[in-house]
This record gives sequence, C-alpha cells and structure tokens, in this order.
Amino acid sequence: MTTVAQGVRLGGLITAATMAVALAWFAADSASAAEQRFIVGELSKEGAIWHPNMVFLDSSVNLKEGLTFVLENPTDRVHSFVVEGLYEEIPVKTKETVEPGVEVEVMTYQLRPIRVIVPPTETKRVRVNTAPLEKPYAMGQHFKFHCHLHENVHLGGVIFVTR
Ligand SMILES: [Cu+2]
Repeated sequence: MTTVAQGVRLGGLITAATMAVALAWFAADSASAAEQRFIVGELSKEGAIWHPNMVFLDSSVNLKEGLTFVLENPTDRVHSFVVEGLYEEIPVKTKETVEPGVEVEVMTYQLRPIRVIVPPTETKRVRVNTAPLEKPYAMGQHFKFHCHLHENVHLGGVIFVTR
C-alpha cells in the first residue's frame, strides 16, 4: 500500500481537485512499500526542476514497510537530490557472536544524510529512514530538497508531513 500523496503543481497553485486525483491514484497502487517518485525536468538551457516539487506525506498511514524515493534523471546532465533532515538507510551485513564459536550474520542499517548523485538517464532508489516522519510531533514538519550541483538554476522543493 502506497502511503505518499503528492500535489500537482499547476500554475503555482495546488488545487483541491488535483490533490484528490493524486490521492486516488496512490490509493489504487498496490505496491507493498511506499514509493515516492521524483523526476528531473528541464526548464531551459540551464534550468531544471525536481518534479513534483511539493509532496504531502500522511504519517498516520503505515510506513512500517518502508519508504523509497525513486529518483529519475532522463536528462543528459548529472543532477543530485539532497534532502535536509532525512536519512538514507544503508544495509550492512555484520557478524554477531551468539555463543562462543557461533556467529550469525545480522543485517543492520547505517544512516547517512540523503545526498544522491543521479547520472544522466539513470534512476536511483533510496531507502528512507522513516523515524523523523513518524514521531508524534512530525505533523507540520517539512523537509526541503534540492540539487547541490546546480544550486541557483535547479529548483528544489519541499516534503510536508500532513498528519
Ligand atoms: Cu541539478
């Protein structure tokens, strides 16, 4: 079940109608873990934008099965996706001694700030640590994202926690 809703930017306005369409579309998606897709769009010779540039995340919906950002770059330039305040989970296999002479393989996750380079025509997937999105006080928080390679000409956006 996908749990992320996105607004659609139309002339700078988010309308109730476009929100309803976006919510219905996500409700119909049957993927088990939530995915939020971002795609680079070209604005001009120099400019670019991450679409959507406003995302509304309902934290009351189950995020236990994980949240993945899917970052698509269909352009011929390298771009980056940096989110302030959110972390990527990097799986790490370690060995743990459960009793003398007996080791088991354990999967743990290291956290690192979300800062992903997306080469031309490639798609990257980022497993997001959802803890900051599920805290009781998460409602109303927002997390800005941008491309650090083109600070001034690549428009970023904001992820809002709506509940
Ligand atoms: Cu860029």
